[in-house]
Order: sequence, then structure tokens, then C-alpha cells
Amino acid sequence: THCILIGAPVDEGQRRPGCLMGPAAYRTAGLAGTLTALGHTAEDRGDVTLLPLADDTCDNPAVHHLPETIAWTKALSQAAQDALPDGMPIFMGGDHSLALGTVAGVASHATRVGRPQFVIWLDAHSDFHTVATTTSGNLHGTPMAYAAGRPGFDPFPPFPAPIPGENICMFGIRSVDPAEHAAMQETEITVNDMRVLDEQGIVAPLRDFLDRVSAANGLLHVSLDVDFLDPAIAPAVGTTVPGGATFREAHLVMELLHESGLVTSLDLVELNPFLDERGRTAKLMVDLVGSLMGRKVFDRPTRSY
Ligand code: DIR
Ligand code: MN
Ligand code: MN
Ligand code: MN
Repeated sequence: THCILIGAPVDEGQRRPGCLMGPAAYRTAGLAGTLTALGHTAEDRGDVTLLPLADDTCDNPAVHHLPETIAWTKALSQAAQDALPDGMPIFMGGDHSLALGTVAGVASHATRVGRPQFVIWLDAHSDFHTVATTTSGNLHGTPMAYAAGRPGFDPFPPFPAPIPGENICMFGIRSVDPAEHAAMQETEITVNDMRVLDEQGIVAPLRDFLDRVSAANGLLHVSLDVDFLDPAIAPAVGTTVPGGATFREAHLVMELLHESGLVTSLDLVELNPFLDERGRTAKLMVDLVGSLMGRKVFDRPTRSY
């Protein structure tokens, strides 16, 4: 696979500074070398830069950094569309608001090539707020709703080709606000919350979804939020939630995704390298990408996190 690394130093979608250092941390932790060691090629296109800001406004006074977030959305959608004809983009975040742009870009590309787009959302949170419903005002809590075509994103460009709920699957969910919960119940989105994973494990629910992607000849975008993982193994994230995926569960997800051969794009989001020591969480994320790209258990480096 030709892997295209794209830095997205987005920090405006939440309130704890540091996600802007994510791309540098992934480079330092050896993401490109991990990919080439597995026989892939890796091209680093550098960090995406912001286009000039407009004076966008909205009715919700809680919302902050709206013009910046809209500018990132446009720039990252374009970066995704530019990369997809050449290979598999890996977006090195940056907070999860970057997915407003990356998912818009992959959805545009899917329409262009005439294939259905699917999304797997690995996260403690459902990120199903709109600009209108968010009470925190943190737009990293909104990208899944934008991609699903929810109304309430007026100042944003219209989402190019809204992704049907049946094409969206969430894993690891354990923190959902009431407004998000109510809105998700109106959709066909598959929500594999932690209760589902406790009862059924990873394999059956994930294979179920991957079979659907395969049957539809779909493209598959993976959005991996650091807080999908348990804070005990991945502390470098601003919004830790107890009870996350274990090391073994997370690698298993990645290995099953690899075996499916279906993944066409990837977000790595919410890493805040300022919140741990010695790049522990960055290294874990890089190793998870290794499993996603074909590394087997016995090839895993023995490194201390
Ligand atoms: C909460 C937290 N639902 C909010 N969201 C996220 O602020 O809207 N935290 N995505 O990572
Ligand atoms: Mn600011
Ligand atoms: Mn998220
Ligand atoms: Mn999250």
C-alpha cells in the first residue's frame, strides 16, 4: 500500500492545548518507518495549513473557534480528495474536529468513483452533536453528525454526500450526551457500546460490519480516537473515560481490519503528547497502525510504554 501521511495539527476543536503537537509526535514515534518495515511505501506530505479565515458565526454562544474549524474542514477535505487517487491517506491529528474535513473529503471521493462510503468510529464518544446542540461548544464532538447529514451545521459547507446510518459503525462508546443519544436513536447507525463488547467481544460485531462493507464493495474510513483506548494504556488524551478498550482488544480490532483488506483511509485523533511521558501513547498508536497495516503478533516490537 502507498501510505500518504498528512499532518493535521488541529487544536481548536477542544479546550486543552496540545493536540497540535500530534503530527510531530507520530513522526517522532516512527510512523513512516513502521509502515516501510511492513513493506509499504510512505510519503509524508507535511502538515496541512489553514486557509484564510472567514467571519463565520452561529446562534449557539457556546461554540468557539468556528472560523478556524470551518477553514480546517475545507483544507482537510481537499487534502483527502487530493490524496485518495494516489494511495491511502493517514491523517495524523489533531483533535477529532479534523474529521469534519477528512470524512467530507473521503465521501466526495467515494461519490466520484461511484462506490459507497463506510465509516468505523473507534471512540469513547459518539461525536454526534451539531453546532446547534453542543453544550460544551467543542466542535470535536460533532464530526459524526456532520457526516451523517444531520441539520444544524449551517455555517459549514453542506456535507458533500451524507453517509447513510447503515454505513456507520461505532465501537467503544461509553460517553454520550442526552442530545446525541436522542438523535442517534433516529438513525440506523450501529452503536457497539462497551456493553456490547463486554457481552459479545470484538470479533462478531466487527465481522458483521466488515461483511456489509465487503458485500457493498464499499470504501472504509477508520477514525481512531485515542480515548477509544483505556486511559491506563493511553493517558495522553484530554478526554479520558474509564473502561476503554484494552491493549489486546485494540490490536485485535486492527488485525481484523487488516485481514478484511477494506480500509482505504485513516484518522489518528486526539493525541495530546503533552499529557504523558516519553511518547508512550504516541508509540502505542503507531503500533496499532502497524497491526492495521499487517503486522502480526509475533512481529510486534517489545517496547515499554
Ligand atoms: C462531549 C465530549 N460529548 C462534548 N465529546 C468528545 O463536548 O460534546 N470528547 N468528543 O472527546
Ligand atoms: Mn484559541
Ligand atoms: Mn472523538
Ligand atoms: Mn473521544
